Amino acid sequence: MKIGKSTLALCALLGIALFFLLTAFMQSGRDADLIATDSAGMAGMADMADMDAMMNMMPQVDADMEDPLIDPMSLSTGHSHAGAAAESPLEKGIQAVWSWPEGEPEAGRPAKLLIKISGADGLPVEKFDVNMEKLLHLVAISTDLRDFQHIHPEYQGGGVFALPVTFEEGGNYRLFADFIPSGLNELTRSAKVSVSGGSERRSDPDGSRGSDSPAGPALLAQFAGGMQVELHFGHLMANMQTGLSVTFRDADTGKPVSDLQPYLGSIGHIIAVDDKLQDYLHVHPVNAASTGPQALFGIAFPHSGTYKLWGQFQRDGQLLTIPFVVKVP
Ligand SMILES: [Cu+2]
Repeated sequence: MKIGKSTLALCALLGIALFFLLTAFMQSGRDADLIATDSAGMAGMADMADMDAMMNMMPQVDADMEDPLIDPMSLSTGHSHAGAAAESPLEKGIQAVWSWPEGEPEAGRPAKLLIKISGADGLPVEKFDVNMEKLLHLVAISTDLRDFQHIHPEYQGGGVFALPVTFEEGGNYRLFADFIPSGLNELTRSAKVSVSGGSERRSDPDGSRGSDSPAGPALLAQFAGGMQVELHFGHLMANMQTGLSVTFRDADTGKPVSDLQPYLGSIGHIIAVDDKLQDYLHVHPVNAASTGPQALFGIAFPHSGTYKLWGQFQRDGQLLTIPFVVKVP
């Protein structure tokens, strides 16, 4: 069984290598045509380096996880949001003011949250682009990394988003809002909130909360929705783009699962935070239109250390929020 799989994986790898060799060969021909001063040899060497980088990024998965929608080249162009580092001056001026007009939240009770987005001039941002089917994504994570919610406020106009939030347990939470002011890039703004009251019994009627494993030892395989769900990374290193494959197998038969449904316009979503809740990443697969058995993401963890990831997928009309823990060297 093991020999069979690794042989298949080797064949797949050789196939990918051949594809890149051919692509590099064709590209070097084109470069030579386009840039008369560039020798074909130099272009060939550059492409070989690109190919090496790409091979390093590609996670190794079993051959039966192949997806024709996956273009490994798109990994290098994928991006992830790692905070304010890359924001323009205009984007840096965009602020979010968070308020609880009916009082601070208590465990187990819906509390009304308002988020007001304004520019550096203090005027409200009026227009937002639709981003993965919504104008604003709100993610709430408890500081012990056990509780996760990804919910969507309604836009009231005048830069104001509103929604009720129910925190199941008392304690400290961090809130992240993802949105795109029209004409600017996707931005993330964050706030802290303390929730009073004790612990409630956790319930997850609609699957939008993760299960309650805190960040601990690396945890790269989970069972959810009748599937075995596994993470596979390419070369994993802090501050470097790599590929992350999420593979889906039927938990009983081990067969590849290819009937996933789009959730918010994509086969999958990954939200990741470090254990101090300072780095926040929200990434989407390069094969967004796929239905399985694999979702391939490009991701760059800003620092070495422990990260908790929540993958969100949908199958049989049920939203699955699946937690993983990753140690980044
Ligand atoms: Cu998403």
